Amino acid sequence: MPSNVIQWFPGHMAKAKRQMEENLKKVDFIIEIRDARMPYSSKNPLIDEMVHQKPRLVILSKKDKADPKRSEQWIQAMNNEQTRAIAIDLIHDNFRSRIIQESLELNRAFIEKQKKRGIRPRALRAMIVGIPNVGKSTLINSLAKRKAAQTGDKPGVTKSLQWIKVGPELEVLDTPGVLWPKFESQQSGLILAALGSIKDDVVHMDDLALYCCQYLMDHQPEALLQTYGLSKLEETPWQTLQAIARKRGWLLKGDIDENRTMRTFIQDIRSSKLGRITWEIPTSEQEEIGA
Ligand SMILES: Nc1nc2c(ncn2[C@@H]2O[C@H](COP(=O)(O)OP(=O)(O)OP(=O)(O)O)[C@@H](O)[C@H]2O)c(=O)[nH]1
Ligand SMILES: [Mg+2]
Repeated sequence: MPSNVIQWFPGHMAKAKRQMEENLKKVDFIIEIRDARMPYSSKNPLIDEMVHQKPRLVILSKKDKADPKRSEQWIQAMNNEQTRAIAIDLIHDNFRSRIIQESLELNRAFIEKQKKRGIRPRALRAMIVGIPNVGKSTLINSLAKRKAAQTGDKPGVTKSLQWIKVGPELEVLDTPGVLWPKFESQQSGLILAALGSIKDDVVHMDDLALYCCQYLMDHQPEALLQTYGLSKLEETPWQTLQAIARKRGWLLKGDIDENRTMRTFIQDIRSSKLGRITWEIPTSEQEEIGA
């Protein structure tokens, strides 16, 4: 990954982190959204450090675009005492009661403690966090049943925090915490870029196309064969892409149009033309850092 990619966010970083730390003090738990197609790379590397011991509900968004089997594996890998993970299609699913139920479950100890002390349990408070483009605003607006996110958020003006009542049991902050994704490995950078979470101008389309083609050849060859009507895979990703280009007629004066091939292949991936694909598999190392 070229180092300039890492510098995509620096202006916001310190401020975003400070603001988030302030807001975190006011909540009982956090709702962390990650992209179900890349649960590892769409995680913020500082989140564990900032959240400390707070319970966490991880929402794997864009479930409709991810491989259901892999989503299930990720959920299993992430679930533990402090963390519950669920996969949601934020556009089509009806998830309000599910989120309330999971939140109550996750905060059961806290609720029990209040009851024992004779305090009537108040609504749980959560903050929604996630890297750009994972669906934070979609979730907040849907929970609020109105356009709540991104209102009245003028820089430099101190305003009291707005809470959105999801139900008598749950309130969420109307401003999401936006943080940068995991850029730590070259692989994460490629996946984030291929799925459109890093601007195209800092990466090379052919790096993305070759990486994605290799991944599919290794893990989901049938997606390539079926989508492009190939009878077999070639030996290398570039040869496979050339075969796809010939099938599709991505040619220039009778030769393979390389630019068009790389670009169109990545567009096909972004628009889910190759089906529901998850670009990361939980490994023991990722499980550890993943939750
Ligand atoms: N297919 C699908 N699309 C989704 C889902 N959730 C969000 N989107 C789309 O993803 C895009 C980004 O969603 P937003 O809610 O704006 O994401 P955000 O996290 O608020 O993004 P920033 O404000 O840029 O940080 C929008 O085009 C949404 O319609 C989902 O579960 N499935
Ligand atoms: Mg938003």
